[in-house]
Amino acid sequence: ATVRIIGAPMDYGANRRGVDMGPSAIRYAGLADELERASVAPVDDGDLSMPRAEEIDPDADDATGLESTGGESAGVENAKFLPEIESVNARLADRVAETLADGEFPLVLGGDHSVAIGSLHGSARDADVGAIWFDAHADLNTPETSPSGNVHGMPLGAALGRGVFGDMDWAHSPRLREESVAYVGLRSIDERERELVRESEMTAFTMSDIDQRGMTAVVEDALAVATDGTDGIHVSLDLDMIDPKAAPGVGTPVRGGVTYREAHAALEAVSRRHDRDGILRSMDVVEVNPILDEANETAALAAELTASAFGKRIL
Ligand code: DIR
Ligand code: MN
Ligand code: MN
Ligand code: MN
Repeated sequence: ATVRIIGAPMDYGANRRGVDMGPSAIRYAGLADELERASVAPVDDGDLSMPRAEEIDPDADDATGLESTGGESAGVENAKFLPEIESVNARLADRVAETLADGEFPLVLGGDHSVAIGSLHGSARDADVGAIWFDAHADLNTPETSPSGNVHGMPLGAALGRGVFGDMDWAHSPRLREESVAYVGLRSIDERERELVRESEMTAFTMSDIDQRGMTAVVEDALAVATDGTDGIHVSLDLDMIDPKAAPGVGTPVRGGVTYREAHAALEAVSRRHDRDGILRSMDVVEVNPILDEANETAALAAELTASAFGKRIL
């Protein structure tokens, strides 16, 4: 299979600068070689072009985080950089849909997790997709519920058609159904989000499920959820699913995450199922932040895990 690498160097949706360098860091860590070892042929599309945050908002260079362009209001103004995120995601969705139409596999490198709005929308344009959301966080906020205003905490809210995203309401993807979404690795959820997850039809495997049942069993169940009645699945890998000891280079680290080996087991389970049933349709790898990383090890892990998803084996 041809895997088309699409860089989305966007940090407008994150709380910390630096995640825009994620695509370069993951490539530099050897993504193409890792994929070749998994016997796939990578083709690199380069990065979508987009202005740096400082060109949009002169105050955005604050090292502690991106400044809100709006106030503390509870509507779309609460979501920082929403128009810019919309324009990048509209182009990303087209690119992902074109890649699939060409019979290739879109691999989107973030960037912060708000790029998943574009990759999911593109993936679901001509098919019914399920999703596995590997993340410490639920990413189910909307501009109305978000305590931070950071859109990287909202991609599932947008893709499930929740809330009001202003001009990005196009991104509401009617084909992503709650019943076809499974979380793996959850451990940090906002108070309001917790109710939303519990009331939803989504399946949530928390760290505690992984402790009790083991990663392989959990991911096999998540795959059953995401493939049931769908044409294929989108895998969204937020590197903060992994414990900060193994993946320090992320903007919102949360202790108590999955180990290095559990992370591989998770993506190897995806790959085994794909070998059997050809279920994998699209993937994004997000939230790698080289500024916060230690000698690019989180980017290297991102490259390795992607190769595991595409079938790289120890023997
Ligand atoms: C938090 C953090 N729930 C928010 N979300 C993160 O800002 O909405 N997602 N970090 O990856
Ligand atoms: Mn996330
Ligand atoms: Mn996260
Ligand atoms: Mn809506």
